Amino acid sequence: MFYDRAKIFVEGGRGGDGCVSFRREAHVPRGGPDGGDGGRGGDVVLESDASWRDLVSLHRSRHFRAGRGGHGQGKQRHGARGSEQVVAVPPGTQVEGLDGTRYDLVEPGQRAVVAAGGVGGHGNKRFATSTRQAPRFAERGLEGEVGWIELRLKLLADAGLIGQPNAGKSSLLGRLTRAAPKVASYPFTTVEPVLGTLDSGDRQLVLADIPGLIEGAAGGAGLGHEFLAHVERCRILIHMVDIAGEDPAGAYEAVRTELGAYGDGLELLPELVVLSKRDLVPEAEADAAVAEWSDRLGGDALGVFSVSSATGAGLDELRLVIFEAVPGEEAPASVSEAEPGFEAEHITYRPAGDQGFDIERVGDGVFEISGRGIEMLIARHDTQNPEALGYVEQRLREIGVIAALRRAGFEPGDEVRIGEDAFELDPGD
Ligand SMILES: Nc1nc2c(ncn2[C@@H]2O[C@H](COP(=O)(O)OP(=O)(O)OP(=O)(O)O)[C@@H](O)[C@H]2O)c(=O)[nH]1
Ligand SMILES: [Mg+2]
Repeated sequence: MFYDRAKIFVEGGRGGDGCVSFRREAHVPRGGPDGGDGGRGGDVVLESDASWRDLVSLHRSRHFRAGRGGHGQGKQRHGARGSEQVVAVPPGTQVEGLDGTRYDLVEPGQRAVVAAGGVGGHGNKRFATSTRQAPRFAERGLEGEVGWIELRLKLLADAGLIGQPNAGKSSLLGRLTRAAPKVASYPFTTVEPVLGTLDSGDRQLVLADIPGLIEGAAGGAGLGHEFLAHVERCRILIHMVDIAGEDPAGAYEAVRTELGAYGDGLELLPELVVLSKRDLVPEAEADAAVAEWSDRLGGDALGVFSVSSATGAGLDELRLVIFEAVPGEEAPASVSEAEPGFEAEHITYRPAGDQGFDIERVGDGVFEISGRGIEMLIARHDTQNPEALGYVEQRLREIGVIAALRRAGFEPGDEVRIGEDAFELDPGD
Protein backbone atom coordinates (compact mmCIF):
# COMPACT_ATOMS: atom_id res chain seq x y z
CA MET A 1 0.00 0.00 0.00
CA PHE A 2 0.99 3.57 -0.66
CA TYR A 3 -0.53 5.96 1.86
CA ASP A 4 -1.05 9.39 0.41
CA ARG A 5 -3.66 10.51 2.92
CA ALA A 6 -3.91 10.49 6.69
CA LYS A 7 -6.09 12.01 9.36
CA ILE A 8 -4.54 12.67 12.74
CA PHE A 9 -5.61 14.13 16.05
CA VAL A 10 -3.42 16.92 17.32
CA GLU A 11 -3.47 18.70 20.61
CA GLY A 12 -1.38 21.72 21.55
CA GLY A 13 -0.32 21.81 25.21
CA ARG A 14 -2.31 23.81 27.72
CA GLY A 15 -0.65 26.96 28.98
CA GLY A 16 0.48 26.97 32.61
CA ASP A 17 -1.45 29.01 35.18
CA GLY A 18 -0.17 32.26 36.56
CA CYS A 19 0.67 32.21 40.25
CA VAL A 20 -0.74 34.20 43.17
CA SER A 21 2.05 34.84 45.61
CA PHE A 22 3.37 37.59 47.87
CA ARG A 23 6.87 38.34 48.83
CA ARG A 24 7.87 37.16 52.28
CA GLU A 25 10.97 38.62 53.75
CA ALA A 26 12.19 38.72 57.27
CA HIS A 27 12.02 42.46 57.61
CA VAL A 28 9.12 43.23 55.29
CA PRO A 29 5.83 42.48 57.06
CA ARG A 30 3.73 42.34 53.92
CA GLY A 31 5.58 42.18 50.63
CA GLY A 32 4.24 42.98 47.18
CA PRO A 33 2.90 40.41 44.70
CA ASP A 34 5.54 38.18 43.14
CA GLY A 35 3.58 35.42 41.35
CA GLY A 36 5.24 34.36 38.11
CA ASP A 37 3.60 33.66 34.74
CA GLY A 38 2.62 30.24 33.48
CA GLY A 39 4.64 28.84 30.56
CA ARG A 40 3.26 28.51 27.06
CA GLY A 41 1.97 25.09 26.06
CA GLY A 42 4.00 23.21 23.45
CA ASP A 43 3.02 23.12 19.78
CA VAL A 44 2.37 20.12 17.58
CA VAL A 45 4.67 20.62 14.59
CA LEU A 46 4.85 18.72 11.31
CA GLU A 47 8.34 18.45 9.94
CA SER A 48 9.22 17.35 6.46
CA ASP A 49 11.67 14.47 6.69
CA ALA A 50 13.24 12.75 3.71
CA SER A 51 13.45 9.41 5.52
CA TRP A 52 9.74 8.98 4.91
CA ARG A 53 8.19 8.19 1.54
CA ASP A 54 4.53 8.08 2.40
CA LEU A 55 2.15 8.65 5.30
CA VAL A 56 2.07 5.06 6.55
CA SER A 57 3.47 5.89 9.98
CA LEU A 58 0.52 8.18 10.64
CA HIS A 59 -1.82 5.26 10.15
CA ARG A 60 -0.09 3.38 12.94
CA SER A 61 -0.34 6.15 15.48
CA ARG A 62 -2.74 8.99 15.06
CA HIS A 63 -2.72 10.97 18.30
CA PHE A 64 -0.15 13.66 18.92
CA ARG A 65 -0.13 15.70 22.08
CA ALA A 66 2.35 18.42 22.98
CA GLY A 67 3.45 19.12 26.56
CA ARG A 68 1.74 21.46 29.02
CA GLY A 69 3.31 24.71 30.09
CA GLY A 70 4.56 24.77 33.67
CA HIS A 71 2.69 26.81 36.26
CA GLY A 72 4.16 30.05 37.50
CA GLN A 73 5.62 30.12 40.98
CA GLY A 74 6.40 32.60 43.70
CA LYS A 75 9.44 34.83 43.61
CA GLN A 76 8.53 35.71 40.02
CA ARG A 77 9.51 32.33 38.69
CA HIS A 78 7.87 31.67 35.34
CA GLY A 79 6.66 28.25 34.30
CA ALA A 80 8.63 26.30 31.71
CA ARG A 81 7.47 26.16 28.12
CA GLY A 82 5.64 22.93 27.22
CA SER A 83 7.57 20.45 25.10
CA GLU A 84 6.99 20.43 21.37
CA GLN A 85 5.60 17.34 19.65
CA VAL A 86 7.23 16.83 16.27
CA VAL A 87 5.53 14.66 13.66
CA ALA A 88 7.74 13.57 10.76
CA VAL A 89 6.09 13.60 7.33
CA PRO A 90 7.46 12.92 3.84
CA PRO A 91 8.40 15.88 1.65
CA GLY A 92 5.41 16.77 -0.49
CA THR A 93 2.91 16.74 2.37
CA GLN A 94 0.19 19.36 2.33
CA VAL A 95 -1.84 20.20 5.39
CA GLU A 96 -4.16 22.78 6.83
CA GLY A 97 -3.44 23.64 10.46
CA LEU A 98 -6.21 24.06 13.03
CA ASP A 99 -6.03 27.83 12.65
CA GLY A 100 -6.75 27.54 8.94
CA THR A 101 -3.21 28.19 7.73
CA ARG A 102 -2.22 25.97 4.82
CA TYR A 103 1.24 24.57 4.42
CA ASP A 104 3.08 22.76 1.71
CA LEU A 105 6.13 21.02 3.10
CA VAL A 106 8.32 20.59 0.07
CA GLU A 107 11.90 20.87 1.30
CA PRO A 108 13.20 18.52 3.99
CA GLY A 109 13.29 20.32 7.31
CA GLN A 110 10.35 22.64 6.62
CA ARG A 111 8.00 22.88 9.56
CA ALA A 112 4.38 23.75 10.15
CA VAL A 113 2.70 24.43 13.48
CA VAL A 114 -0.60 22.61 13.12
CA ALA A 115 -1.82 22.90 16.72
CA ALA A 116 -0.49 25.81 18.74
CA GLY A 117 -0.04 25.49 22.48
CA GLY A 118 -2.15 27.71 24.73
CA VAL A 119 -0.65 30.86 26.19
CA GLY A 120 0.34 30.84 29.83
CA GLY A 121 -1.55 32.92 32.40
CA HIS A 122 -0.01 36.03 33.93
CA GLY A 123 0.97 35.86 37.56
CA ASN A 124 -0.52 38.27 40.06
CA LYS A 125 2.54 40.50 39.86
CA ARG A 126 1.26 41.70 36.47
CA PHE A 127 -2.03 42.91 37.91
CA ALA A 128 -0.55 45.18 40.53
CA THR A 129 -1.43 48.84 40.00
CA SER A 130 -1.29 51.89 42.27
CA THR A 131 -4.89 51.26 43.29
CA ARG A 132 -4.60 47.46 43.44
CA GLN A 133 -1.37 46.82 45.21
CA ALA A 134 -2.08 43.29 46.37
CA PRO A 135 -4.01 41.45 43.63
CA ARG A 136 -5.20 38.11 44.92
CA PHE A 137 -5.82 36.64 41.48
CA ALA A 138 -3.85 35.46 38.51
CA GLU A 139 -4.75 34.32 35.00
CA ARG A 140 -5.30 30.72 34.05
CA GLY A 141 -3.40 29.27 31.16
CA LEU A 142 -5.43 28.62 28.01
CA GLU A 143 -6.09 25.30 26.33
CA GLY A 144 -4.02 24.56 23.24
CA GLU A 145 -5.63 24.08 19.86
CA VAL A 146 -7.22 20.64 19.55
CA GLY A 147 -8.72 18.78 16.65
CA TRP A 148 -8.38 16.48 13.64
CA ILE A 149 -6.35 17.52 10.65
CA GLU A 150 -6.02 15.91 7.25
CA LEU A 151 -2.75 15.38 5.49
CA ARG A 152 -2.32 14.88 1.81
CA LEU A 153 0.86 13.75 0.15
CA LYS A 154 1.52 14.84 -3.38
CA LEU A 155 4.59 13.24 -4.85
CA LEU A 156 7.44 15.42 -5.91
CA ALA A 157 8.61 13.96 -9.17
CA ASP A 158 10.20 15.69 -12.14
CA ALA A 159 8.53 13.55 -14.76
CA GLY A 160 5.39 11.46 -14.58
CA LEU A 161 4.92 8.34 -16.69
CA ILE A 162 1.32 8.20 -17.78
CA GLY A 163 -0.66 6.17 -20.26
CA GLN A 164 -3.24 3.42 -20.50
CA PRO A 165 -2.81 0.17 -18.60
CA ASN A 166 -0.30 -2.19 -20.17
CA ALA A 167 1.34 0.59 -22.22
CA GLY A 168 4.76 -0.35 -20.86
CA LYS A 169 5.28 2.40 -18.28
CA SER A 170 6.72 0.21 -15.56
CA SER A 171 8.94 -1.59 -18.04
CA LEU A 172 10.41 1.75 -19.10
CA LEU A 173 10.95 2.86 -15.49
CA GLY A 174 12.74 -0.43 -14.87
CA ARG A 175 15.01 0.16 -17.88
CA LEU A 176 15.82 3.82 -17.20
CA THR A 177 16.27 3.64 -13.45
CA ARG A 178 17.27 1.23 -10.72
CA ALA A 179 13.65 0.91 -9.60
CA ALA A 180 12.24 -2.58 -10.03
CA PRO A 181 8.51 -2.11 -10.50
CA LYS A 182 6.30 -5.08 -11.14
CA VAL A 183 5.73 -5.75 -14.84
CA ALA A 184 3.09 -8.10 -16.21
CA SER A 185 1.06 -8.70 -19.32
CA TYR A 186 -2.24 -7.70 -17.77
CA PRO A 187 -3.67 -4.22 -17.13
CA PHE A 188 -3.43 -2.54 -13.73
CA THR A 189 -0.23 -4.26 -12.72
CA THR A 190 0.89 -1.07 -11.06
CA VAL A 191 -1.42 -0.19 -8.21
CA GLU A 192 0.56 2.57 -6.56
CA PRO A 193 3.01 5.16 -7.82
CA VAL A 194 6.60 3.98 -7.97
CA LEU A 195 9.50 6.41 -8.03
CA GLY A 196 12.81 5.88 -9.75
CA THR A 197 15.85 8.09 -10.13
CA LEU A 198 17.34 8.90 -13.50
CA ASP A 199 21.04 9.66 -13.28
CA SER A 200 23.06 11.59 -15.86
CA GLY A 201 26.28 11.65 -13.87
CA ASP A 202 25.97 15.28 -12.84
CA ARG A 203 22.27 15.50 -12.21
CA GLN A 204 19.36 13.38 -11.03
CA LEU A 205 15.70 13.41 -11.95
CA VAL A 206 12.88 11.63 -10.24
CA LEU A 207 10.54 9.65 -12.48
CA ALA A 208 7.14 8.55 -11.20
CA ASP A 209 5.34 5.56 -12.65
CA ILE A 210 1.64 6.34 -12.30
CA PRO A 211 -0.90 3.49 -12.44
CA GLY A 212 -2.61 3.13 -15.81
CA LEU A 213 -5.32 5.63 -16.72
CA ILE A 214 -8.53 4.55 -18.40
CA GLU A 215 -11.57 6.37 -19.63
CA GLY A 216 -13.39 7.90 -16.67
CA ALA A 217 -10.27 7.92 -14.48
CA ALA A 218 -10.81 11.56 -13.49
CA GLY A 219 -14.29 10.62 -12.34
CA GLY A 220 -13.14 7.61 -10.36
CA ALA A 221 -12.81 4.68 -12.78
CA GLY A 222 -9.86 2.31 -12.51
CA LEU A 223 -6.94 3.07 -10.25
CA GLY A 224 -5.27 5.95 -12.00
CA HIS A 225 -7.67 8.61 -10.74
CA GLU A 226 -6.35 8.13 -7.22
CA PHE A 227 -2.98 9.15 -8.45
CA LEU A 228 -3.78 11.89 -10.90
CA ALA A 229 -3.14 14.24 -7.99
CA HIS A 230 0.49 13.16 -8.03
CA VAL A 231 0.81 14.16 -11.65
CA GLU A 232 0.04 17.75 -10.62
CA ARG A 233 3.50 18.31 -9.33
CA CYS A 234 5.41 16.78 -12.21
CA ARG A 235 7.25 19.21 -14.41
CA ILE A 236 6.78 17.16 -17.54
CA LEU A 237 4.69 14.16 -18.52
CA ILE A 238 5.95 11.16 -20.44
CA HIS A 239 2.91 9.84 -22.18
CA MET A 240 3.33 6.23 -23.26
CA VAL A 241 1.29 4.70 -26.05
CA ASP A 242 1.54 1.04 -27.08
CA ILE A 243 2.42 1.26 -30.78
CA ALA A 244 1.36 -2.35 -31.28
CA GLY A 245 -1.97 -1.81 -29.56
CA GLU A 246 -5.36 -1.87 -31.26
CA ASP A 247 -5.97 1.88 -31.48
CA PRO A 248 -2.93 3.89 -30.41
CA ALA A 249 -4.41 7.27 -31.40
CA GLY A 250 -7.61 6.50 -29.50
CA ALA A 251 -5.62 5.39 -26.44
CA TYR A 252 -3.69 8.64 -26.51
CA GLU A 253 -6.82 10.78 -26.79
CA ALA A 254 -8.55 8.89 -23.97
CA VAL A 255 -5.72 9.72 -21.58
CA ARG A 256 -5.62 13.36 -22.73
CA THR A 257 -9.35 13.60 -22.02
CA GLU A 258 -8.85 12.34 -18.48
CA LEU A 259 -6.07 14.84 -17.82
CA GLY A 260 -8.36 17.66 -18.92
CA ALA A 261 -11.31 16.32 -16.93
CA TYR A 262 -9.29 16.18 -13.74
CA GLY A 263 -8.89 19.97 -13.71
CA ASP A 264 -5.96 21.77 -12.13
CA GLY A 265 -4.33 22.26 -15.50
CA LEU A 266 -2.81 18.77 -15.83
CA GLU A 267 -3.37 18.91 -19.58
CA LEU A 268 -1.16 22.00 -19.77
CA LEU A 269 1.96 20.23 -18.54
CA PRO A 270 4.63 19.76 -21.23
CA GLU A 271 4.43 16.27 -22.64
CA LEU A 272 6.83 13.89 -24.32
CA VAL A 273 5.03 11.25 -26.34
CA VAL A 274 6.66 7.84 -26.32
CA LEU A 275 5.46 5.09 -28.64
CA SER A 276 6.37 1.91 -26.78
CA LYS A 277 7.09 -1.67 -27.81
CA ARG A 278 8.62 -0.77 -31.16
CA ASP A 279 10.16 -4.26 -31.37
CA LEU A 280 6.65 -5.60 -31.99
CA VAL A 281 6.22 -3.80 -35.33
CA PRO A 282 8.51 -3.64 -38.37
CA GLU A 283 11.26 -1.03 -38.09
CA ALA A 284 9.92 1.05 -40.97
CA GLU A 285 6.44 1.10 -39.51
CA ALA A 286 7.74 2.39 -36.19
CA ASP A 287 9.66 5.21 -37.89
CA ALA A 288 6.65 6.11 -40.01
CA ALA A 289 4.49 6.24 -36.89
CA VAL A 290 6.89 8.67 -35.22
CA ALA A 291 6.78 10.95 -38.26
CA GLU A 292 3.02 10.75 -38.48
CA TRP A 293 2.48 11.46 -34.75
CA SER A 294 4.92 14.40 -34.85
CA ASP A 295 2.98 15.92 -37.72
CA ARG A 296 -0.36 15.40 -36.06
CA LEU A 297 0.61 16.71 -32.61
CA GLY A 298 2.89 19.46 -33.87
CA GLY A 299 3.59 21.97 -31.10
CA ASP A 300 1.24 20.23 -28.67
CA ALA A 301 3.97 17.80 -27.69
CA LEU A 302 7.61 18.40 -26.79
CA GLY A 303 8.44 15.59 -29.17
CA VAL A 304 7.54 12.08 -30.26
CA PHE A 305 9.87 9.10 -29.78
CA SER A 306 9.63 5.40 -30.07
CA VAL A 307 11.40 2.95 -27.84
CA SER A 308 11.53 -0.69 -26.91
CA SER A 309 12.09 -1.70 -23.32
CA ALA A 310 12.58 -5.23 -24.62
CA THR A 311 15.53 -4.51 -26.93
CA GLY A 312 16.63 -1.17 -25.50
CA ALA A 313 16.10 0.64 -28.82
CA GLY A 314 15.65 4.39 -28.46
CA LEU A 315 16.29 4.43 -24.71
CA ASP A 316 19.57 6.38 -24.76
CA GLU A 317 18.04 9.10 -26.89
CA LEU A 318 14.96 9.25 -24.67
CA ARG A 319 17.12 9.60 -21.58
CA LEU A 320 18.88 12.64 -23.08
CA VAL A 321 15.61 14.17 -24.17
CA ILE A 322 14.13 13.83 -20.69
CA PHE A 323 17.10 15.67 -19.18
CA GLU A 324 16.75 18.41 -21.78
CA ALA A 325 13.04 18.74 -21.17
CA VAL A 326 13.41 19.26 -17.43
CA PRO A 327 15.26 22.48 -16.72
CA GLY A 328 18.11 21.98 -14.29
CA GLU A 329 18.63 25.13 -12.24
CA GLU A 330 15.43 25.21 -10.24
CA ALA A 331 14.70 22.96 -7.33
CA PRO A 332 12.70 19.94 -8.43
CA ALA A 333 8.97 20.17 -8.62
CA SER A 334 8.21 23.41 -6.91
CA VAL A 335 4.48 23.47 -6.52
CA SER A 336 3.95 27.19 -6.53
CA GLU A 337 3.21 27.45 -10.24
CA ALA A 338 0.93 24.48 -10.46
CA GLU A 339 -1.16 25.57 -7.52
CA PRO A 340 -1.17 29.30 -6.90
CA GLY A 341 -1.50 30.38 -3.32
CA PHE A 342 -0.32 27.10 -1.93
CA GLU A 343 3.37 27.67 -1.62
CA ALA A 344 5.70 26.36 0.96
CA GLU A 345 4.84 27.76 4.34
CA HIS A 346 3.03 30.73 2.98
CA ILE A 347 0.00 31.77 4.89
CA THR A 348 -2.91 31.88 2.51
CA TYR A 349 -5.83 32.16 4.86
CA ARG A 350 -6.41 33.42 8.35
CA PRO A 351 -9.69 33.30 10.16
CA ALA A 352 -11.18 36.58 11.41
CA GLY A 353 -9.19 38.37 14.08
CA ASP A 354 -9.81 38.54 17.79
CA GLN A 355 -11.62 41.86 17.76
CA GLY A 356 -15.33 42.19 17.82
CA PHE A 357 -18.09 40.61 19.83
CA ASP A 358 -21.81 39.95 19.62
CA ILE A 359 -24.41 40.41 22.30
CA GLU A 360 -27.65 38.51 22.28
CA ARG A 361 -30.51 38.65 24.74
CA VAL A 362 -31.34 34.98 25.31
CA GLY A 363 -33.90 35.37 28.11
CA ASP A 364 -35.28 37.77 30.66
CA GLY A 365 -32.27 39.45 32.19
CA VAL A 366 -29.88 37.02 30.50
CA PHE A 367 -27.34 38.13 27.90
CA GLU A 368 -24.98 36.01 25.88
CA ILE A 369 -21.76 37.57 24.65
CA SER A 370 -19.70 35.87 21.96
CA GLY A 371 -16.39 36.83 20.40
CA ARG A 372 -13.04 35.16 20.57
CA GLY A 373 -11.21 37.90 22.47
CA ILE A 374 -13.95 38.14 25.11
CA GLU A 375 -14.19 34.37 25.47
CA MET A 376 -10.44 34.15 26.01
CA LEU A 377 -10.59 36.84 28.67
CA ILE A 378 -13.20 34.84 30.57
CA ALA A 379 -11.39 31.52 30.08
CA ARG A 380 -8.35 33.06 31.70
CA HIS A 381 -10.07 34.23 34.86
CA ASP A 382 -11.93 32.65 37.71
CA THR A 383 -15.11 34.71 37.86
CA GLN A 384 -15.92 33.17 41.27
CA ASN A 385 -13.00 35.15 42.65
CA PRO A 386 -14.41 38.65 43.35
CA GLU A 387 -11.12 40.36 42.65
CA ALA A 388 -10.70 38.56 39.34
CA LEU A 389 -14.30 39.43 38.46
CA GLY A 390 -13.59 43.07 39.28
CA TYR A 391 -10.67 42.97 36.86
CA VAL A 392 -12.79 41.30 34.17
CA GLU A 393 -15.46 43.98 34.58
CA GLN A 394 -12.89 46.67 34.14
CA ARG A 395 -11.61 45.04 30.93
CA LEU A 396 -15.16 44.61 29.60
CA ARG A 397 -15.76 48.28 30.20
CA GLU A 398 -12.57 49.24 28.36
CA ILE A 399 -13.43 47.07 25.39
CA GLY A 400 -16.88 48.66 25.20
CA VAL A 401 -18.86 45.57 26.20
CA ILE A 402 -20.59 47.17 29.20
CA ALA A 403 -21.81 50.10 27.09
CA ALA A 404 -23.05 47.70 24.40
CA LEU A 405 -24.83 45.60 27.05
CA ARG A 406 -26.60 48.70 28.35
CA ARG A 407 -27.74 49.57 24.85
CA ALA A 408 -29.11 46.07 24.54
CA GLY A 409 -31.25 46.59 27.66
CA PHE A 410 -28.93 45.16 30.31
CA GLU A 411 -29.56 46.14 33.95
CA PRO A 412 -26.94 45.81 36.68
CA GLY A 413 -27.32 42.41 38.32
CA ASP A 414 -28.47 40.67 35.14
CA GLU A 415 -26.84 37.41 34.15
CA VAL A 416 -24.12 37.35 31.54
CA ARG A 417 -23.02 34.21 29.72
CA ILE A 418 -19.69 34.03 27.99
CA GLY A 419 -18.35 30.75 26.67
CA GLU A 420 -18.91 28.12 29.37
CA ASP A 421 -19.17 30.70 32.11
CA ALA A 422 -22.26 32.43 33.54
CA PHE A 423 -22.15 35.10 36.22
CA GLU A 424 -24.04 38.09 37.52
CA LEU A 425 -22.57 41.35 36.43
CA ASP A 426 -23.05 44.41 38.59
CA PRO A 427 -20.63 46.97 37.28
CA GLY A 428 -20.46 50.27 39.13
CA ASP A 429 -20.46 53.40 37.04
N1 LIG B 1 7.65 -6.69 -26.61
C1 LIG B 1 7.62 -5.74 -25.70
N2 LIG B 1 6.84 -5.89 -24.63
C2 LIG B 1 6.82 -4.90 -23.71
C3 LIG B 1 7.60 -3.73 -23.86
N3 LIG B 1 7.36 -2.92 -22.79
C4 LIG B 1 6.50 -3.57 -22.01
N4 LIG B 1 6.15 -4.78 -22.56
C5 LIG B 1 5.21 -5.75 -22.01
O1 LIG B 1 3.94 -5.15 -21.87
C6 LIG B 1 3.29 -5.62 -20.71
C7 LIG B 1 2.89 -4.48 -19.84
O2 LIG B 1 4.06 -3.80 -19.39
P1 LIG B 1 4.06 -2.90 -18.09
O3 LIG B 1 5.36 -2.21 -18.05
O4 LIG B 1 3.66 -3.70 -16.90
O5 LIG B 1 2.90 -1.90 -18.45
P2 LIG B 1 2.30 -0.71 -17.57
O6 LIG B 1 2.03 0.42 -18.48
O7 LIG B 1 3.18 -0.44 -16.41
O8 LIG B 1 0.92 -1.33 -17.12
P3 LIG B 1 0.02 -0.99 -15.84
O9 LIG B 1 0.89 -1.00 -14.66
O10 LIG B 1 -1.00 -2.05 -15.82
O11 LIG B 1 -0.58 0.34 -16.11
C8 LIG B 1 4.26 -6.59 -20.05
O12 LIG B 1 3.92 -7.90 -20.44
C9 LIG B 1 5.59 -6.18 -20.62
O13 LIG B 1 6.52 -7.25 -20.67
C10 LIG B 1 8.43 -3.60 -25.02
O14 LIG B 1 9.13 -2.62 -25.24
N5 LIG B 1 8.39 -4.64 -25.90
MG1 LIG C 1 2.80 -0.59 -14.48
